[in-house]
Amino acid sequence: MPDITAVKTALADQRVETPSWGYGNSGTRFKVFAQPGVPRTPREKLDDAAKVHEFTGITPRVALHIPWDKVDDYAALAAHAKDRGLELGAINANVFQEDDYKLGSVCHPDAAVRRKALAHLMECVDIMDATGSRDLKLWFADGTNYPGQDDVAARQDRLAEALQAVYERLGDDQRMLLEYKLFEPAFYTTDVPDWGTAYAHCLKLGAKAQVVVDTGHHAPGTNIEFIVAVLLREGKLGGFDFNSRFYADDDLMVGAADPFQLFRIMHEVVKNGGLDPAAGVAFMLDQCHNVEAKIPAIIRSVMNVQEATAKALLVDGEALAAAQAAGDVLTANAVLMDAYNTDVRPLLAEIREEKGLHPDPVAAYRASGWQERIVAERVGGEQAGWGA
Ligand code: AFD
Ligand code: MN
Repeated sequence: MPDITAVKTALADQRVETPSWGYGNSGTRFKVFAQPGVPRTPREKLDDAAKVHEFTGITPRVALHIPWDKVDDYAALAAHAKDRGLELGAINANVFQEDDYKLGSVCHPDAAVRRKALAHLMECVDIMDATGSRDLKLWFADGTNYPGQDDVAARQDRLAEALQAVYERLGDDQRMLLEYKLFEPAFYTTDVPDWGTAYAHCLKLGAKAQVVVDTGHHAPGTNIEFIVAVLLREGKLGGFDFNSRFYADDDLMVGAADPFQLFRIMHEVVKNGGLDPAAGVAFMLDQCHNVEAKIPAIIRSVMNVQEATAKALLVDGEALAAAQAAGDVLTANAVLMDAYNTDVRPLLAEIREEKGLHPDPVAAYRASGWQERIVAERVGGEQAGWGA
């Protein structure tokens, strides 16, 4: 049986990175529903992120999105974060929201557009130098909508050229995390559609290039935990963009649609050494809460990750390996299901109380009055969002 002290230590040490854009307004291509109290500035986003960390105790790092979080003085922004017990995390590039990028960015047929996109990626690395961020997150909306629209292989060549240039720009302690997505906004081909394409490019680039698994970016029914196990084994799992989906890239609270899948993913993470900080796996949220209050939704997401991780840590690894070796299918499955069916909320509540935290972070947030305060104070100005 797992050593409960080691399990509690691993859970106490776990860290989840929250997305700055998760605190701003969001929606679908049909409508962005504004919410009262939403931040107007990157600093206010950090103020909200500090509340998530205050009540969860495990979210000290905040991912930024450029240009949504562009500021004149990143050192000052980092100081604002530090004053709130936070640090700036991954820098997310954005080469998908300008008119020039209609036919793609780094894969665009026009070299001038490719140069513009590459310049943005290089600017993001400059920002990493200023913020001290380790990771550059690269998601490309690049793709095509019709057969014949562009040359699929030529677009891969253009992509490889840009990735190589960025790779050479990275500092020794910096990484580029290449994120794949099956479709959307392109509907016929996406230039980085799946883990194989991302892995192939990262393998050619070198150790500082790793793959990001966004849990909303696969075809229905994809076995994501298989991908996670293979990428971990290859040393190419740079991190996760956690969210949840019923049909597409729904960006719902992680674990909401399929907590069993999240557990199976975290079981592969735990079993293959991915939870060890030395493995360098970035556990990031990438979610947009369109119809629910944003800060408690992020808190709930963090709790869902914790619960899946706790269950994964409670898997009796020895009994599982023995049953697997013996080909004892039912026992092996039962060992895994025993862990999944364990109610780990009391254990997590105990860990929080031992840290001096309220056992229920959502309840603690609701009692804090922060939501009422930001609704009252954040009047006027232009609310943050991503303008979809
Ligand atoms: C969108 C993309 C992708 C990316 C995120 C942040 O689908 O998940 O990681 O924006 O840029 O959700
Ligand atoms: Mn993502």
